[in-house]
Amino acid sequence: MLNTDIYAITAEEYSLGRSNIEVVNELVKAGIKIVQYREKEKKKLYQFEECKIIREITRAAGVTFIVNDNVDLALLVGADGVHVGQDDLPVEEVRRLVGDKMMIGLSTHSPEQARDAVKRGADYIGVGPIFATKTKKDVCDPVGLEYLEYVAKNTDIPFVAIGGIKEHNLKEVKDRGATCMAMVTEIVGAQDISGKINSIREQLKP
Ligand code: TZP
Ligand code: MG
Repeated sequence: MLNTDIYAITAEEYSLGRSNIEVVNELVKAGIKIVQYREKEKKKLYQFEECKIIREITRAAGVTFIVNDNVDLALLVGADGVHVGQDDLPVEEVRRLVGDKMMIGLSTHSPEQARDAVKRGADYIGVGPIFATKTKKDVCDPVGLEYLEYVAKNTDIPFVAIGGIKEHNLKEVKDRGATCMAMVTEIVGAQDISGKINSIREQLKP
């Protein structure tokens, strides 16, 4: 599930004029194995249309597809998972809607939230923001690398580090125990997405 190095997340406003679909096609071509559709501004109907297309692209490529926030969209397009935040629908209620086959990711920002996520049945957790980021509008203060290290040492479910992760600070994140890292602007905002992914992968090599 999160047994991959890069968890890519869409953000059309930072994609240098490319559409989410164009970006996802490039991600898949570059060998990305998990893609999250995250789109806060667009109308629901437009999001639905995009998710349908992204589901087709990812299914054909054997790529895991996660929808952010919207359980209805995830269900309608047959996504592999849905990712929710602390202020979204509770994990237990999302589980009642999606059943056991769809995975549920939950964003967490503290050891207490990580423990709670496990109790509530999340399949994986987001850990962050590790560093300051402007990509997320309602973002909390960075939780820093200490919280990441806590999760790496104390949490039994998969986790993905997120927030302000760039090629230049990847190593610090890896050194604190992250094996899967979510990046938004570093990837979708790259002129050469494929080149950026290759270069990140070089840095992540043991
Ligand atoms: N959740 C926590 S930080 C963040 C999200 C969605 C945004 C991360 O974006 P970037 O551009 O990788 O800093
Ligand atoms: Mg959310």
